[in-house]
Amino acid sequence: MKITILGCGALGQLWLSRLYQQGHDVQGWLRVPQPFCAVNVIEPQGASFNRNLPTNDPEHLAQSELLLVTLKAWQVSSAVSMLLPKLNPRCAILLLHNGMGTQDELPPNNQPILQGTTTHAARHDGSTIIHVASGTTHIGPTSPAAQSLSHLAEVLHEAMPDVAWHNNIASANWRKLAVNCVINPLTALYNCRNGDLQRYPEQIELICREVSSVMEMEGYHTSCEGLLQYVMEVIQSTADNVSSMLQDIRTQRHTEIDYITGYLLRRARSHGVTLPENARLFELIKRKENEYERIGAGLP
Ligand code: KPL
Repeated sequence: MKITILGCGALGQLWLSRLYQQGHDVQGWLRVPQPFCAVNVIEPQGASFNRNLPTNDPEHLAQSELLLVTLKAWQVSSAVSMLLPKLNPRCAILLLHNGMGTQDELPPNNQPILQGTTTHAARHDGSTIIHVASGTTHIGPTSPAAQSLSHLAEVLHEAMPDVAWHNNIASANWRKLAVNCVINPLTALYNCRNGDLQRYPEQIELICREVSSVMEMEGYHTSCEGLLQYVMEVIQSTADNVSSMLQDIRTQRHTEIDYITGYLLRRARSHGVTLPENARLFELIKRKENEYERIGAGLP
Protein backbone atom coordinates (compact mmCIF):
# COMPACT_ATOMS: atom_id res chain seq x y z
CA MET A 1 0.00 0.00 0.00
CA LYS A 2 1.24 3.54 -0.74
CA ILE A 3 1.27 5.56 2.46
CA THR A 4 2.43 9.08 3.36
CA ILE A 5 3.10 9.89 7.00
CA LEU A 6 2.67 13.55 7.86
CA GLY A 7 4.81 14.37 10.88
CA CYS A 8 8.03 12.49 11.48
CA GLY A 9 8.26 12.86 15.25
CA ALA A 10 8.53 9.88 17.60
CA LEU A 11 5.20 8.30 16.69
CA GLY A 12 5.57 9.11 12.98
CA GLN A 13 8.96 7.40 12.80
CA LEU A 14 7.59 4.39 14.66
CA TRP A 15 4.84 3.96 12.06
CA LEU A 16 7.29 4.61 9.19
CA SER A 17 9.60 1.83 10.42
CA ARG A 18 6.79 -0.67 11.10
CA LEU A 19 4.89 -0.08 7.83
CA TYR A 20 8.13 -0.19 5.79
CA GLN A 21 9.03 -3.54 7.38
CA GLN A 22 5.61 -4.89 6.33
CA GLY A 23 6.52 -4.11 2.71
CA HIS A 24 4.42 -0.96 2.30
CA ASP A 25 5.60 1.85 0.03
CA VAL A 26 6.00 4.59 2.65
CA GLN A 27 7.29 8.15 2.68
CA GLY A 28 7.45 10.85 5.32
CA TRP A 29 6.20 14.39 4.76
CA LEU A 30 8.15 17.14 6.48
CA ARG A 31 7.19 20.79 6.94
CA VAL A 32 10.74 21.77 6.02
CA PRO A 33 11.63 19.40 3.16
CA GLN A 34 14.81 17.34 3.55
CA PRO A 35 16.29 14.77 1.14
CA PHE A 36 15.28 11.87 3.42
CA CYS A 37 14.05 11.02 6.89
CA ALA A 38 16.64 9.18 9.01
CA VAL A 39 14.53 6.67 10.94
CA ASN A 40 16.24 5.18 13.99
CA VAL A 41 13.96 3.20 16.26
CA ILE A 42 14.71 0.96 19.24
CA GLU A 43 11.86 -1.42 20.07
CA PRO A 44 10.86 -2.42 23.63
CA GLN A 45 12.68 -5.80 23.27
CA GLY A 46 15.84 -4.10 22.02
CA ALA A 47 15.56 -4.70 18.23
CA SER A 48 16.62 -1.68 16.23
CA PHE A 49 15.68 -0.24 12.83
CA ASN A 50 17.95 2.22 11.02
CA ARG A 51 17.16 3.41 7.54
CA ASN A 52 16.84 6.57 5.48
CA LEU A 53 13.29 6.69 4.11
CA PRO A 54 12.06 8.97 1.29
CA THR A 55 10.25 12.23 1.95
CA ASN A 56 8.08 14.89 0.27
CA ASP A 57 7.68 13.24 -3.15
CA PRO A 58 4.55 14.94 -4.64
CA GLU A 59 3.93 12.01 -7.00
CA HIS A 60 3.99 9.53 -4.11
CA LEU A 61 1.61 11.85 -2.21
CA ALA A 62 -0.80 12.06 -5.16
CA GLN A 63 -0.91 8.24 -5.38
CA SER A 64 -1.08 7.59 -1.62
CA GLU A 65 -4.03 5.54 -0.39
CA LEU A 66 -3.50 6.64 3.20
CA LEU A 67 -2.26 9.89 4.76
CA LEU A 68 -1.37 9.05 8.34
CA VAL A 69 -1.18 12.27 10.39
CA THR A 70 0.95 11.99 13.53
CA LEU A 71 1.37 15.72 14.17
CA LYS A 72 0.47 17.44 17.42
CA ALA A 73 -3.19 18.52 17.45
CA TRP A 74 -2.40 22.22 17.05
CA GLN A 75 -0.34 21.55 13.88
CA VAL A 76 -2.98 19.45 12.13
CA SER A 77 -5.33 21.91 10.42
CA SER A 78 -2.72 24.07 8.68
CA ALA A 79 -0.57 21.11 7.56
CA VAL A 80 -3.47 18.95 6.32
CA SER A 81 -5.19 21.91 4.61
CA MET A 82 -2.06 22.47 2.50
CA LEU A 83 -2.00 18.83 1.36
CA LEU A 84 -5.75 18.41 0.69
CA PRO A 85 -5.65 19.75 -2.91
CA LYS A 86 -2.77 17.36 -3.73
CA LEU A 87 -4.49 14.16 -2.54
CA ASN A 88 -6.26 11.50 -4.55
CA PRO A 89 -10.00 11.87 -3.68
CA ARG A 90 -9.98 8.27 -2.36
CA CYS A 91 -6.96 8.79 -0.11
CA ALA A 92 -8.02 8.15 3.50
CA ILE A 93 -6.78 10.59 6.13
CA LEU A 94 -6.17 9.14 9.59
CA LEU A 95 -5.75 11.76 12.32
CA LEU A 96 -3.84 10.27 15.23
CA HIS A 97 -3.33 12.75 18.03
CA ASN A 98 -4.35 13.62 21.58
CA GLY A 99 -7.47 15.71 22.05
CA MET A 100 -10.42 16.49 19.79
CA GLY A 101 -11.69 19.21 17.47
CA THR A 102 -9.08 19.30 14.70
CA GLN A 103 -11.47 18.00 12.07
CA ASP A 104 -13.79 20.98 12.62
CA GLU A 105 -10.90 23.24 11.59
CA LEU A 106 -10.34 21.62 8.16
CA PRO A 107 -11.80 23.24 5.04
CA PRO A 108 -14.83 21.43 3.56
CA ASN A 109 -13.66 18.31 1.70
CA ASN A 110 -14.87 14.86 0.64
CA GLN A 111 -11.85 12.79 1.71
CA PRO A 112 -12.61 9.72 3.84
CA ILE A 113 -11.48 10.86 7.29
CA LEU A 114 -10.71 8.61 10.25
CA GLN A 115 -9.71 9.51 13.74
CA GLY A 116 -7.81 7.57 16.31
CA THR A 117 -5.92 7.50 19.55
CA THR A 118 -3.03 5.37 20.63
CA THR A 119 -1.47 4.25 23.89
CA HIS A 120 1.87 3.32 22.27
CA ALA A 121 4.50 5.41 23.99
CA ALA A 122 7.62 6.61 22.18
CA ARG A 123 10.17 9.28 22.98
CA HIS A 124 13.24 10.90 21.47
CA ASP A 125 16.67 10.08 22.85
CA GLY A 126 18.85 12.38 20.77
CA SER A 127 18.22 11.31 17.17
CA THR A 128 16.93 7.87 18.23
CA ILE A 129 13.31 7.00 18.93
CA ILE A 130 12.76 4.71 21.88
CA HIS A 131 9.51 2.71 21.62
CA VAL A 132 8.95 2.79 25.37
CA ALA A 133 5.76 0.76 25.62
CA SER A 134 3.46 -1.11 23.26
CA GLY A 135 -0.20 -0.25 23.39
CA THR A 136 -3.45 -0.18 21.47
CA THR A 137 -4.49 2.10 18.64
CA HIS A 138 -8.22 2.71 18.31
CA ILE A 139 -9.42 3.98 14.94
CA GLY A 140 -12.76 4.62 13.28
CA PRO A 141 -14.57 6.71 10.68
CA THR A 142 -15.60 10.32 11.24
CA SER A 143 -16.92 10.92 7.73
CA PRO A 144 -19.47 8.80 5.80
CA ALA A 145 -16.87 8.07 3.11
CA ALA A 146 -14.67 6.34 5.69
CA GLN A 147 -17.27 3.92 7.05
CA SER A 148 -16.20 1.11 4.73
CA LEU A 149 -12.49 1.34 5.57
CA SER A 150 -12.26 -1.16 8.42
CA HIS A 151 -9.63 -3.12 6.42
CA LEU A 152 -7.23 -0.28 7.31
CA ALA A 153 -7.33 -1.47 10.91
CA GLU A 154 -6.00 -4.86 9.73
CA VAL A 155 -3.24 -3.27 7.65
CA LEU A 156 -2.14 -1.18 10.63
CA HIS A 157 -2.56 -4.06 13.07
CA GLU A 158 -0.16 -6.23 11.05
CA ALA A 159 2.42 -3.45 11.22
CA MET A 160 2.01 -2.43 14.87
CA PRO A 161 -0.52 -4.35 17.00
CA ASP A 162 -2.99 -3.84 18.59
CA VAL A 163 -5.27 -1.86 16.34
CA ALA A 164 -9.01 -1.90 17.06
CA TRP A 165 -11.73 -0.70 14.67
CA HIS A 166 -14.70 1.20 16.14
CA ASN A 167 -17.79 2.07 14.11
CA ASN A 168 -18.45 4.69 16.78
CA ILE A 169 -14.99 6.15 17.37
CA ALA A 170 -16.35 9.30 19.06
CA SER A 171 -17.18 7.30 22.17
CA ALA A 172 -13.60 5.91 22.40
CA ASN A 173 -12.23 9.40 21.72
CA TRP A 174 -14.22 10.84 24.62
CA ARG A 175 -12.85 8.21 26.99
CA LYS A 176 -9.32 9.05 25.85
CA LEU A 177 -10.16 12.75 26.24
CA ALA A 178 -11.09 12.05 29.88
CA VAL A 179 -7.72 10.31 30.39
CA ASN A 180 -5.87 13.25 28.87
CA CYS A 181 -7.95 15.84 30.83
CA VAL A 182 -6.74 14.15 34.02
CA ILE A 183 -3.20 12.95 33.33
CA ASN A 184 -1.80 15.64 31.07
CA PRO A 185 -2.48 18.87 33.03
CA LEU A 186 -1.95 17.26 36.45
CA THR A 187 1.43 15.71 35.57
CA ALA A 188 2.49 19.01 33.99
CA LEU A 189 1.49 20.99 37.10
CA TYR A 190 2.89 18.56 39.68
CA ASN A 191 5.93 17.81 37.49
CA CYS A 192 5.53 14.07 38.08
CA ARG A 193 5.20 10.75 36.26
CA ASN A 194 1.74 9.39 35.48
CA GLY A 195 1.83 6.82 38.33
CA ASP A 196 2.44 9.54 40.97
CA LEU A 197 -1.06 10.88 40.30
CA GLN A 198 -2.48 8.10 42.50
CA ARG A 199 -1.81 10.57 45.34
CA TYR A 200 -4.60 12.90 44.11
CA PRO A 201 -7.82 10.77 44.08
CA GLU A 202 -10.22 13.61 45.00
CA GLN A 203 -8.96 15.93 42.30
CA ILE A 204 -9.09 13.13 39.71
CA GLU A 205 -12.66 12.35 40.68
CA LEU A 206 -13.63 16.03 40.34
CA ILE A 207 -12.20 16.18 36.81
CA CYS A 208 -13.93 12.91 35.80
CA ARG A 209 -17.26 14.12 37.20
CA GLU A 210 -17.09 17.23 35.03
CA VAL A 211 -16.05 15.25 31.92
CA SER A 212 -18.82 12.68 32.39
CA SER A 213 -21.43 15.47 32.76
CA VAL A 214 -20.40 16.89 29.36
CA MET A 215 -20.34 13.40 27.80
CA GLU A 216 -23.93 12.86 28.96
CA MET A 217 -24.97 16.19 27.40
CA GLU A 218 -23.24 15.18 24.16
CA GLY A 219 -25.30 11.98 24.11
CA TYR A 220 -22.68 9.42 25.25
CA HIS A 221 -23.85 7.04 27.91
CA THR A 222 -21.33 7.08 30.75
CA SER A 223 -20.95 7.28 34.51
CA CYS A 224 -18.39 9.14 36.57
CA GLU A 225 -17.48 5.85 38.33
CA GLY A 226 -16.86 4.01 35.05
CA LEU A 227 -14.77 6.86 33.68
CA LEU A 228 -12.83 7.15 36.93
CA GLN A 229 -12.05 3.42 36.91
CA TYR A 230 -10.80 3.64 33.31
CA VAL A 231 -8.62 6.68 34.07
CA MET A 232 -7.12 4.95 37.13
CA GLU A 233 -6.32 1.87 35.01
CA VAL A 234 -4.46 4.05 32.49
CA ILE A 235 -2.60 5.82 35.31
CA GLN A 236 -1.42 2.41 36.53
CA SER A 237 -0.59 0.94 33.12
CA THR A 238 1.41 4.05 32.13
CA ALA A 239 2.83 4.65 35.62
CA ASP A 240 6.42 5.20 34.40
CA ASN A 241 5.46 7.53 31.52
CA VAL A 242 6.37 11.17 31.38
CA SER A 243 3.13 12.46 29.82
CA SER A 244 3.33 14.28 26.49
CA MET A 245 2.21 17.54 28.15
CA LEU A 246 4.89 17.35 30.81
CA GLN A 247 7.47 16.68 28.05
CA ASP A 248 6.14 19.74 26.16
CA ILE A 249 6.31 21.96 29.25
CA ARG A 250 9.81 20.75 30.15
CA THR A 251 11.09 21.46 26.63
CA GLN A 252 9.07 24.71 26.40
CA ARG A 253 6.98 23.59 23.41
CA HIS A 254 3.37 24.53 22.69
CA THR A 255 1.05 22.04 24.46
CA GLU A 256 -2.14 20.32 23.26
CA ILE A 257 -4.22 21.84 26.10
CA ASP A 258 -6.48 23.76 23.64
CA TYR A 259 -7.59 20.43 22.12
CA ILE A 260 -7.82 18.51 25.42
CA THR A 261 -9.24 20.58 28.31
CA GLY A 262 -9.92 23.46 25.89
CA TYR A 263 -12.14 21.24 23.71
CA LEU A 264 -14.01 19.98 26.79
CA LEU A 265 -14.63 23.55 27.98
CA ARG A 266 -15.87 24.62 24.51
CA ARG A 267 -18.34 21.71 24.39
CA ALA A 268 -19.50 22.52 27.96
CA ARG A 269 -19.98 26.18 27.03
CA SER A 270 -22.14 25.20 24.05
CA HIS A 271 -24.48 23.49 26.55
CA GLY A 272 -24.42 26.55 28.83
CA VAL A 273 -22.39 24.78 31.51
CA THR A 274 -19.21 25.80 33.37
CA LEU A 275 -16.61 23.33 34.67
CA PRO A 276 -14.73 25.01 37.54
CA GLU A 277 -11.95 22.44 38.05
CA ASN A 278 -11.14 21.91 34.36
CA ALA A 279 -11.32 25.70 33.75
CA ARG A 280 -8.83 26.25 36.59
CA LEU A 281 -6.41 23.63 35.22
CA PHE A 282 -6.74 25.10 31.72
CA GLU A 283 -5.78 28.57 33.02
CA LEU A 284 -2.80 27.21 34.98
CA ILE A 285 -1.38 25.38 31.93
CA LYS A 286 -1.98 28.39 29.67
CA ARG A 287 -0.15 30.59 32.17
CA LYS A 288 2.85 28.23 32.17
CA GLU A 289 2.84 28.03 28.38
CA ASN A 290 2.51 31.82 28.00
CA GLU A 291 5.49 32.41 30.30
CA TYR A 292 7.96 30.77 27.93
CA GLU A 293 6.14 31.66 24.70
CA ARG A 294 6.23 35.38 25.60
CA ILE A 295 9.94 35.17 26.40
CA GLY A 296 10.52 33.19 23.16
CA ALA A 297 8.68 35.91 21.19
CA GLY A 298 10.84 38.59 22.87
CA LEU A 299 7.87 40.10 24.75
CA PRO A 300 8.31 41.62 28.26
O1 KPL B 1 -1.73 10.07 25.99
C1 KPL B 1 -0.97 10.19 26.92
C2 KPL B 1 0.00 11.32 26.88
O2 KPL B 1 1.00 11.32 27.57
O3 KPL B 1 -0.29 12.23 26.09
C3 KPL B 1 -1.12 9.31 28.13
C4 KPL B 1 -2.18 8.25 27.90
C5 KPL B 1 -1.51 10.18 29.28
C6 KPL B 1 0.12 8.53 28.46
O4 KPL B 1 1.17 9.25 28.97
